[in-house]
Amino acid sequence: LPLDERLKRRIIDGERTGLEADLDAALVDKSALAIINDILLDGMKVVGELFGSGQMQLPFVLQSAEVMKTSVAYLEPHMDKADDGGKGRIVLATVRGDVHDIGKNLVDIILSNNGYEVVNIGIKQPINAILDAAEQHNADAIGMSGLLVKSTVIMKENLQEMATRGVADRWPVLLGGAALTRAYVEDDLRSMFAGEVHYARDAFEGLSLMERVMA
Ligand code: B1M
Repeated sequence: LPLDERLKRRIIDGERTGLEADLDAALVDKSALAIINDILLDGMKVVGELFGSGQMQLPFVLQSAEVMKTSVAYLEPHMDKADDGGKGRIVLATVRGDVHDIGKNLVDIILSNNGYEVVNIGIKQPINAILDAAEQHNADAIGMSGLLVKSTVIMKENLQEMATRGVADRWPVLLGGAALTRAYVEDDLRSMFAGEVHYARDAFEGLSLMERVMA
């Protein structure tokens, strides 16, 4: 198989033997970000389709996720880094009940590499923990990620909780994750939330939103 195809296959098959050598070879003529976006995420997409249609079982999805994470960790030092973390601070979490963190961690990398300080508090985070962290770290924004359909409901509840506590306009909120749609965030959630809430389709939109929020 050609190198690109082989790398994509490694994600789908969860095969990590020889992974680093293939990533090194890909780095010769591609940037680390291009490898992630154009090759590895394509593989994760196939994994999602196979899993969704019942052709792949959960333990294999987990293996694919591990290879994806190993690859991102290997590629991260090869990314361009803006040298200061002084452009603003965001608390980032995957919402309550949701363990998916590959997307959230990509958002962390992209923001961190572009001059933002990211306080990444991990997965399955209840709103209390998110707000405590935002308070404690004096954050400029809150980012919530979630991939399950249920997580879109949790996000809505989280915004309601912010309103109840009177902190709706204290932090702009960025939302992302595969189960969300732009319409759900920009129509439904925005109409019920007194503060600022934005939808990010991917990590790069997350970055441009952060630039906007901090402007
Ligand atoms: Co699960 N899973 N999973 N899973 N998983 C999905 C989400 C699913 C769509 C698969 C499917 O059925 N086709 C489905 C959800 C269905 C639904 O809700 N209706 C599903 C399911 C059902 C489950 C379990 C319930 C399975 C089970 O136990 N029976 C279980 C849930 C456990 C739980 O959360 N309580 C489960 C578990 C797992 C694994 C642990 C095996 C593993 C996760 C490992 C990990 O993350 N550490 C896993 C995986 C890998 C997936 C799929 C295949 C891939 C997700 C992924 O990493 N994509 C996924 C299929 C899919 O998404 N279509 C699936 C790559 C990643 C880069 O994309 O996170 O979307 P994503 O991030 C993108 C953007 O969304 C955006 O930027 C990123 C790209 O730049 N983004 C943000 C994300 N967050 C953002 C935040 C921002 C800005 C942008 O600002 C704050």
